[in-house]
Amino acid sequence: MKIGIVCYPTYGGSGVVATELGKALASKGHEVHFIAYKQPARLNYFVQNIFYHEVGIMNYPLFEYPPYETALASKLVDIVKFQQLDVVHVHYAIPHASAAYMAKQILRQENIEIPVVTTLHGTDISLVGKDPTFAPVVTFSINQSDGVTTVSDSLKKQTYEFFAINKAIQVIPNFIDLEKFKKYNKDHFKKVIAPNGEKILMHVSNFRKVKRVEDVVKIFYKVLQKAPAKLLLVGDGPERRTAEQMCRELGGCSHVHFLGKQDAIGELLAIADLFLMPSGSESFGLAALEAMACEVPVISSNVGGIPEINIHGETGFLSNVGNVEEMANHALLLLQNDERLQQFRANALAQAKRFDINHIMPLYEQYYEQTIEQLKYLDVRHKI
Ligand code: GMT
Repeated sequence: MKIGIVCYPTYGGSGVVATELGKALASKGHEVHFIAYKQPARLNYFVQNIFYHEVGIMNYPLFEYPPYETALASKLVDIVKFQQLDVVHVHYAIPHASAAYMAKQILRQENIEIPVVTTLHGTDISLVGKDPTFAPVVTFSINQSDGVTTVSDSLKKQTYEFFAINKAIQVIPNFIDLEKFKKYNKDHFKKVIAPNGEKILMHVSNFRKVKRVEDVVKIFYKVLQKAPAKLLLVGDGPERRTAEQMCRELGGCSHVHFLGKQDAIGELLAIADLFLMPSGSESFGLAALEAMACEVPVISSNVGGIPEINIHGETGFLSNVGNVEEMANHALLLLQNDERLQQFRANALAQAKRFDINHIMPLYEQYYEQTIEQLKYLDVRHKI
């Protein structure tokens, strides 16, 4: 198949999923065309059947808000037509689904029917999408997509709850490449961070409010009162300053390391004993799955899709959002009992294997084929 993938090119979860999916599809022989405003972060090497098309925007003094959606729709028209794509798969509804709808209508005028699959990732539904600023367009463009997928059951339920959707939604969970995310031996690095055998807690995110990084710091300091520990904070974003300030006020800054944005997450997870994800909203929690693949149990909140991956009492523990006391106690249950920690580590890996990219990627292939076939059938019926 010739597949167009539209995504955010940054480190956000939806862009990571889109890029890894595209790479996996290409390795199975499909021709994949990425369409974005910048080269996707994880698309950092040359592959014969992967192409990248940049959406450029013409600057004009009148454009206080550059019309990206229009530029994307125009780019899509061009790529679908000249690369003869079979399907366009957009990740994150805003503004990708409505741009694809616009492109579809333009192409229809030229007798080209392009199936559009929209994958909803999380905040495009739970936070930004349901805001009245966007809601009517999000509802319309989901209903106009030929196929719609969500990354968890929970997100599917939320989509039906928040919007008037008249389409069947297919759940295709996020996935993990177990070749890349596995437990590496990084004992030398562990000794640098935790020279006296302290336990290492880790958090990875884009430090947005929804990630509740303040709770991460609070949990850590509660743990530190009872057990020697270190905290690794990976990533960057608006809440980093607040977290840094909290550490200074609470003292013991030497126990907390802010590592900023990092590429080699798997190598950092290799030295972690626990992963913290106290998010206020999370459609799936890809970062938790990455931790589990590296044999790191997860202490998390119980919102959204997190319970679909983190199994309470098996691969980690779940608590209500904001219950930092309980989260710290859960962490200590594992940090103070090595045998239990080892068991949870093994369980985490076993659970991550259920989301192996080799099982999940074919679900997208089948879904594309099914969507293409359905559209052909509808087109024939329309012409009769
Ligand atoms: O919150 C992020 O990290 C970015 C955001 C996105 O859409 O780019 O992530 C969402 O999609 C990820 C990939 O499907 C999920 O793993 C995250 O749980 C989800 N984030 C939220 O729902 C807050």
